[in-house]
Amino acid sequence: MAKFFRAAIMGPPGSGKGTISKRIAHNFGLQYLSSGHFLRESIAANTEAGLQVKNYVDRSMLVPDQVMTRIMLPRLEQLSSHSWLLDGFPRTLSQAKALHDLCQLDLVISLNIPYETLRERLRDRCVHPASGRVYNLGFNPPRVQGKDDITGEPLIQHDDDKPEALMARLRLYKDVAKPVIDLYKKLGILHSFSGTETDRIWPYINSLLSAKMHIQPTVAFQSQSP
Ligand code: G5P
Ligand code: MG
Repeated sequence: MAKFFRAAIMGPPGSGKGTISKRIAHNFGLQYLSSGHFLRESIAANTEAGLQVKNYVDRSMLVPDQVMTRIMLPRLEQLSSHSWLLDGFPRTLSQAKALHDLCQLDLVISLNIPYETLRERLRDRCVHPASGRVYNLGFNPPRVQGKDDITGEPLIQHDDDKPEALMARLRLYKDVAKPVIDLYKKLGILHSFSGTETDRIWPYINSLLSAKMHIQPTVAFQSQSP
């Protein structure tokens, strides 16, 4: 039976999880699942789950574990014959245990990025809400200021990227991530990367995945667009 590759990427807000995940998905053909994207999608669609999570996401608080696992685990069950990469899930020990009961991860990437770098990045970040495409005024600006490259629709800044919300998100991240990181360290699947630039961290992650998946990436990563 084919062995499917299962990975997760962890890191504080703005650490580059989404940016790096898209490169991994593009180069290695992994199905990409972002918890933040699913949450924003359900909020935008006004679903029951969306109404339930809106208050938490707007206030940069963690969505309760039970709600989170109800959103994520069925999607993973549907992907039982795929290789995939999780971005932003699991985030708490309870989520990690629920995931472990369903399937075991092969590899976890943890990003360590200094606070000052995170603050600058998120101050300059804007997104296209309908697609989740992310821009940064310095790193990957849109072709026309304030407009999505593909649709031309307006870009917005998430409320939880504003400085006052960011500090709370970082504090929360540190507290809840530690036991999750310890768990994956104990399982021998944790790989940590530190730095201030995604483009410098990326070659190490690219090499690690090539070695772990026993393949060479088929396409060299060229562009940042999803
Ligand atoms: P999200 O959506 O998962 P966060 O808080 O984990 O949100 P975020 O903000 O999405 O993380 P990221 O994905 O780590 O950040 O980073 P990114 O978007 O790739 O990069 C950040 C910016 O920096 C971008 O503009 C990018 O272009 C730029 N950039 C990247 N690299 C560089 C570089 O080298 N240089 C420069 N200059 N720029 C760069 O979760 C949102 C909310 O959902 C809930 C929570 O409420 C959370 O607050 N939630 C959960 N709650 C409970 N459990 C879970 N599992 C949950 N998952 C989500
Ligand atoms: Mg993200």
